Amino acid sequence: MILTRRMALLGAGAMLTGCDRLASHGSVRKALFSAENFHRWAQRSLMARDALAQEFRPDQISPIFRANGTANPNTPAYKALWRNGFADWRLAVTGLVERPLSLSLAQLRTLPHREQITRHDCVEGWSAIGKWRGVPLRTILEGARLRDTARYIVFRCADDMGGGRPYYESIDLIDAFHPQTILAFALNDAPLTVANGAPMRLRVERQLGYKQAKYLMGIEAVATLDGIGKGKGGFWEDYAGYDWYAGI
Ligand SMILES: Nc1nc2c(c(=O)[nH]1)N[C@H]1C(S)=C(S)[C@@H](COP(=O)(O)O)O[C@H]1N2
Ligand SMILES: [Mo]
Repeated sequence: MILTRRMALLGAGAMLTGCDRLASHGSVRKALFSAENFHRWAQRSLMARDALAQEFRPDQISPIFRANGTANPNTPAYKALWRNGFADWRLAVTGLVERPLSLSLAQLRTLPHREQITRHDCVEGWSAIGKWRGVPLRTILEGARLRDTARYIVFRCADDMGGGRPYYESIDLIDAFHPQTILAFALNDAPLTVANGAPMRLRVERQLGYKQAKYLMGIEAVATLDGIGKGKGGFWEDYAGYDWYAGI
């Protein structure tokens, strides 16, 4: 199919009428209309970005949710947090927000939760279905009061991938405000294990495995991804050429 820019614009208009609630959020609207290139425009317009990822039944949960990538950050700082049951861990919410936050696990657990049974797809060719429980990212961003200039949310992780390069990831505001985008602290009704990202990880269910940042230390609202890592929006995007938008 040959796409014209005009068709893409029409598609985006149709999508907006279908998700007024999302689009009425000023920052989300601005993000929609500030796409940097036509390719992203077309992808945004033709896929309903607010559609939900498939959810599964409890009997479909995988017996084992294998770990991939870092299975333990093993840094002195992380080990100290782990030894103390993560009582001293804080999630820093910084960047383009009116009210920077520093949230303990106990505080995060008192916020409204969402549970979802979803399938995780890794580019390395395996999948697993798991039940996640966590706080909608939307709740945290609304609490921190995102500034209108914010375009992306960056996730800073505790693990060093070598040479002082920490794992990190980023998503746009459409995914940040998606109802299934949560900061998860439990997998299959148990606190997250170290292998699966304790004490908290991102679940952004419309995207591939490498976007699901584990070992969260901070989230940061930014206007641009330039100057973060090598500027491609994530560790694997920077060093292996993975797509920043890993939609499934
Ligand atoms: N901090 C951090 N997050 C990460 C990774 C990692 O190495 N470090 N690996 C990613 C990849 S490639 C996948 S497939 C999933 C694996 O999550 P799991 O270990 O819970 O299966 O985490 C993603 N998030
Ligand atoms: Mo992966």
